[in-house]
Amino acid sequence: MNKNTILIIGANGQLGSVLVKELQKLYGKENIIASDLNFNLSFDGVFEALDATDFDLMQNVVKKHAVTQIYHLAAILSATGEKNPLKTWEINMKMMLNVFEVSRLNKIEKVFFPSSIAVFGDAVLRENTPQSSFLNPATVYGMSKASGENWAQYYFLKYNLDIRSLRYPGIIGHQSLPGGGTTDYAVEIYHNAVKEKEFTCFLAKDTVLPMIFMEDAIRATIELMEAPKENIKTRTSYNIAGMSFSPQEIASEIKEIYPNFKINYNPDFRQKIAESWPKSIDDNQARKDWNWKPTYNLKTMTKVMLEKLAVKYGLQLTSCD
Ligand code: AKB
Repeated sequence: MNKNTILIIGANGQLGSVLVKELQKLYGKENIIASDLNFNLSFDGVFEALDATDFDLMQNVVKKHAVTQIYHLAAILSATGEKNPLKTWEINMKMMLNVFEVSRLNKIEKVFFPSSIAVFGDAVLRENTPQSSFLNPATVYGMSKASGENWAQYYFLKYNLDIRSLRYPGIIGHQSLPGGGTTDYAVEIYHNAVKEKEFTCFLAKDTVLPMIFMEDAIRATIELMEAPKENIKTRTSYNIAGMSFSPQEIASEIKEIYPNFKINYNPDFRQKIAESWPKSIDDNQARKDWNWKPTYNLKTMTKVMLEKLAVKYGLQLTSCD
């Protein structure tokens, strides 16, 4: 078997920080090269400071470590992106094209490019949004992801570069915090709940969005990347689903364990973004092509989130059975 040396770009982020640890377990610490703008003092492993908008720097890191796979997880997300659309476009596109071009030039064996439910807009069925829907995203982040999907397919068709991609829903995990997304409320709410603090939600109570638990998101990523090449029939990006819920539904699940938990609602500009996205996702193509299947629902995820966060904060969990 060929030796795998895997570069993760955006290793300090919500998904990156968890994925790096999983890949270290699978491939060995010395074979995972974590990279981000700055070194995180608590990180244990091989690290390279890398600004992914710098083509030469990326190329040097890839050559220095004889990298064979790249996971590109760095991006400006939906809510932050709307504050400076042109800068978001420039940075997201530059990083993504650098990854694809460096991968082509260095004959990288496999590339992972994350897409998002943000690629969908008001042209789609919002319930069980089909894989092959027309993409008319309403945010610049969604536009950069939809365009990235087409570039991924282009590099595959033109250069046979093996790029694989998932359209992530909102990712919820206890290990790390998200930053700048519209689905971030669904992580913050658990932190407030265990600290027994009231939570003000920036979305309206009945705003249903697709979400996925971190464990499922990591497993989906690794299963997609490990699948035989001939099974990957979709070269833009695969829909994946975990669960769908609204702020009032997650709050009532939390109240099962923290009966005194209080939530109030103060929708801001993120409400409009959320309303442009699907409520639920049809992921049958991923199930069929590489046997994808989520394992967590709102109830089972809530139990784990509250247990783990209570331990993290050294707090007592009220009741959890
Ligand atoms: C965001 O809210 O921007 C992200 C996403 C759904 O891609 N979590």
